[in-house]
Amino acid sequence: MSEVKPPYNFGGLSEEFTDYQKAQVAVVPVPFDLTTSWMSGTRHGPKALIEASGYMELYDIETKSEVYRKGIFTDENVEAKNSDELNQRVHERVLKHLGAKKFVVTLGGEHSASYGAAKAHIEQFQKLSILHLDAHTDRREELEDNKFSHACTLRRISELNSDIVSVGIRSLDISELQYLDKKKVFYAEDIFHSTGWVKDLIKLLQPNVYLTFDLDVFDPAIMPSTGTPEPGGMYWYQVLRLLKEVCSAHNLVGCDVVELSPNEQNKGPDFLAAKLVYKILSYKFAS
Ligand SMILES: [Mn+2]
Repeated sequence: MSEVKPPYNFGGLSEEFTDYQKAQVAVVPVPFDLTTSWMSGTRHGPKALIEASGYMELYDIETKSEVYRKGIFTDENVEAKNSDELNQRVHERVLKHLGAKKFVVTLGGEHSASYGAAKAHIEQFQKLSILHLDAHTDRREELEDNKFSHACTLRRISELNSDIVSVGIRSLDISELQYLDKKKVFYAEDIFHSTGWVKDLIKLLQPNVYLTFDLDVFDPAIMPSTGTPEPGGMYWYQVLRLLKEVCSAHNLVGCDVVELSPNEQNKGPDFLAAKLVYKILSYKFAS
């Protein structure tokens, strides 16, 4: 089930818009969920998201744009048997697309899929902040003897670039507190009651921004298809407003969207995840 084969491509686009040479966007599916803690199934995330994306309307009302016309190439899956392979192969693949001047969207898979992608962007871009949307801090030193577990991803990324701004956090282990820069954490409870937080966040970010988006930042009411759903999450328009502001104030250089754990009985969340990717691209390229 993890195989994504033609004619599946992001957006269900015709060949004219998926040609690699012409495409400005490269989508990299990473169906990996070896270290997931509770409900596994994120290995099916990229395929479900890409399938759902074939049912989207491709005109974006808000930005009055058809971003698919910039060209969206969907790559083969990155396959890996363990965390080391995963990190190396994702890094390699993303670097290749960055070298070809593509805007790269990495699709998880569990959050550890983000490490190699973030690393590639950190190497390629100066003055870069990592914008991290997630219910969890993912700052553990290790989990189950694995330093590259999904629960450690942002801790490992912080060792490459400590300028991480985390948004939507509402669950953490006490051991992670020491690794958090309080000024750069926007807890879900605080932003729920605040109106000025987006402006505060924009000011914190460097000119270049890499976005790592764990879908469990959304409230489980609209995004139940994650491995570890947490109550009190963010909603659709709240997230879109943030992403729009970030894309207009800063240069979004790449992103990953991870932790979709699809449910055969409810495909709504798959569609939400697909549309989220399309909205990110619309904000990126419409500005
Ligand atoms: Mn999470």
